[in-house]
Amino acid sequence: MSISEELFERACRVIPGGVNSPVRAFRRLERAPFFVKQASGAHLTDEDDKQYIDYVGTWGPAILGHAPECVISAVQAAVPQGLGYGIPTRVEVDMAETVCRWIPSIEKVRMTNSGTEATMSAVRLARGYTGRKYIIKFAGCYHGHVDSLLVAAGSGALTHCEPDSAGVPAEFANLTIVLPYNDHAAVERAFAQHPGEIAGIIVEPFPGNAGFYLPRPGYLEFLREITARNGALLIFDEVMTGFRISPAGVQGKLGITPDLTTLGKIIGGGLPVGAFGGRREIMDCVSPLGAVYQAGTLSGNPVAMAAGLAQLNYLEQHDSYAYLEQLGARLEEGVRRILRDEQLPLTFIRDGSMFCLHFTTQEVYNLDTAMSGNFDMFRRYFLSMLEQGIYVAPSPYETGFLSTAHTEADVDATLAAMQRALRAAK
Ligand code: KE4
Repeated sequence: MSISEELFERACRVIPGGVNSPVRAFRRLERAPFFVKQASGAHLTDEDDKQYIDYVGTWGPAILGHAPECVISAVQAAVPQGLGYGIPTRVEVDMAETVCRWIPSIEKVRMTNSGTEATMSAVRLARGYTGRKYIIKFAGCYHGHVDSLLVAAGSGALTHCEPDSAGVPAEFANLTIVLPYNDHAAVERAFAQHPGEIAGIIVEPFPGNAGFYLPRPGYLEFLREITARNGALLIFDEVMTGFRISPAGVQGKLGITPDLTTLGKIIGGGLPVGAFGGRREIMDCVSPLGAVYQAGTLSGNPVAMAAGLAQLNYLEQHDSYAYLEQLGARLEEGVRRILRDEQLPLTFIRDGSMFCLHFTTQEVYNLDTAMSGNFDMFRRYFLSMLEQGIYVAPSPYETGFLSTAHTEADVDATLAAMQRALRAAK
């Protein structure tokens, strides 16, 4: 038995499913997860000293790779000052000013400890600001494990066939209107059926929790127009895409201005941080200024702020996004060549450093088409890649991430492994 398997046996005795987040469990993959001992750059080492090139990157935060020197130094400098106070600090102001500078739609921002807290707070704020009760979300989009948003949710909820979680009373779920992504008419009908009652739309602008796929041209602009026309707020959940698709996320790439934005992952440099922000008139409704209560003992923790700020500053001071695009293009060109050579017309989607190989030949543009993939083929592919030392997301309903620590040699080795894995998976 490997050390990872021994650790997993122990874990399963004292932690539900042996993991602190379901997506880590390798359920339906017919093997135990590996336990990581150390990570550096684009590489992981497990407890049995097996090494992997990592394309999960802590599910998004590790845009500079694992343990980047700039983040480690910032944390080492912050720790001797203390680990947290529950009292305002300079670094929280520096972080808030940086976020507002990077993302022009954000005039004020509040830190949280996770993406879930950020989306939960943004939804509460939308309801408090508008005085309305309904929220629209899209099937397959995942916004964390907020009760009202665990309806037709993606990511781990989808992987484990629990898109509508137990424990969420129908009374909660009934205030969430779930629509298909990329479908204008469905949104028009929802607003027609609930005139003056919809507080807002929360959307992953580039969905990454049913695998990665993209909005059809004009779709996000349509959501912007119809929410404005109906007095509802547009909330871009950029927990995954923020600071990744561009310095100002999808909104910066496409030039769309949401009313609220939720952030996470990259903003914490690997430590627990989330955030929500937006127009001043909306954010000023948040306690202690306004009537929408929101709080957090560890929110704005100075060590986590130092880590996130170091990561953002590094990204800003280096041409990171150009490198990520160059590497992503190399990966994409290689994947498309392999799919041609292997006569496997599978669907591959990429934008910048986010990508996904869908195990379907259909165009993927919403949950239903994402679900048309062949899970068994994915499982054989995943296990072969892992055996070859390549760690891709352990679910077809997740997104792959490149980092600035990945090299062309890493990508080329990955492509060679992928060709073998796809042959094995056929
Ligand atoms: P957290 O509460 O897990 O920090 O963030 C929730 C969240 C919100 N919004 C989006 C768009 C997200 O992708 C997430 C979390 N993403 C998943 C991975 N697809 C987290 C992995 C996990 O659940 O362990």
